[in-house]
Amino acid sequence: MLIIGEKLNSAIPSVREAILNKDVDFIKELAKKQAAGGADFLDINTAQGNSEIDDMEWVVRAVQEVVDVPLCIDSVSPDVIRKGLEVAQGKTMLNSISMETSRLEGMLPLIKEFDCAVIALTMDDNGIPKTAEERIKIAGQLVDILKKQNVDLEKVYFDPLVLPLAVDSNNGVIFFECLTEIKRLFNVKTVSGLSNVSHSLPKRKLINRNFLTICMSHGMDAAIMDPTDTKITSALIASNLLLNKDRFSRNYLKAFRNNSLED
Ligand code: THG
Repeated sequence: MLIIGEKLNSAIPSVREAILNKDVDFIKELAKKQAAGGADFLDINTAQGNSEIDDMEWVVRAVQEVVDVPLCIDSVSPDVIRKGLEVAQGKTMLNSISMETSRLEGMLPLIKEFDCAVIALTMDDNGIPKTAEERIKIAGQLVDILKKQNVDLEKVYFDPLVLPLAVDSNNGVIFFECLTEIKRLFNVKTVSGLSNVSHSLPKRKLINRNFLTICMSHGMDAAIMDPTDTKITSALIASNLLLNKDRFSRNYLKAFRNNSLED
């Protein structure tokens, strides 16, 4: 399971403040903490500041002064993504493309130009479909388009976009079906953010953590999550062990010796 650290996101009030005040130490600290927590990528989203494009460049440069973890450039704007990919060093990820007409047209050329990994959302101009069938159909359309563009599907992570349980109690199960079927039909990788599922419910971390482990048992390949939360990283390490993704219990025992496992 690839861990994409979620915390450098201007939707988090303290991060928005730090971006507005150009508090470079705060940003660097968050980058270092997530790297120490085992992040394979760091998601960067600056949509809530004063200038998304300038803020993206500023955060990317700040982060790269302290860590060499690859970056996942998160925006709906192709111009912001371009800026992020231009200043980011080494391996990168584009978050995200979808079947929305303007987003697809704006982002497709960037995949080729920067040879980055990509997150593909199963939504189109009508939004996120309610049913698994419709989301799986959009995934198929994206697979066809990416293949025609000669994009290496190994580098693409499909995000079936989980909707809140508070809206429909079946939304978790619908999402798990998407994970299974998208992998079975197209043999591609999958990814999800964890927090949408628990929207408007109490004790959200409890739900998010259990959601992650169920997603893992449905073969999910990556998660956008908080790598500084030792309860969720412990659940992830235990789940990898249970799913035979941890030969000789190596990672589990290493985490135990480092005192980073929580009961
Ligand atoms: N899919 C894709 N990209 C995404 C999302 C997705 N990008 C944005 C978002 N969803 C994932 N990122 C975040 C970032 C922060 C929080 C939630 C999702 C968040 N953080 C709080 C904090 O840090 O203060 C609370 C953390 C917690 O309680 O665990 O809420 O779905 N492709």
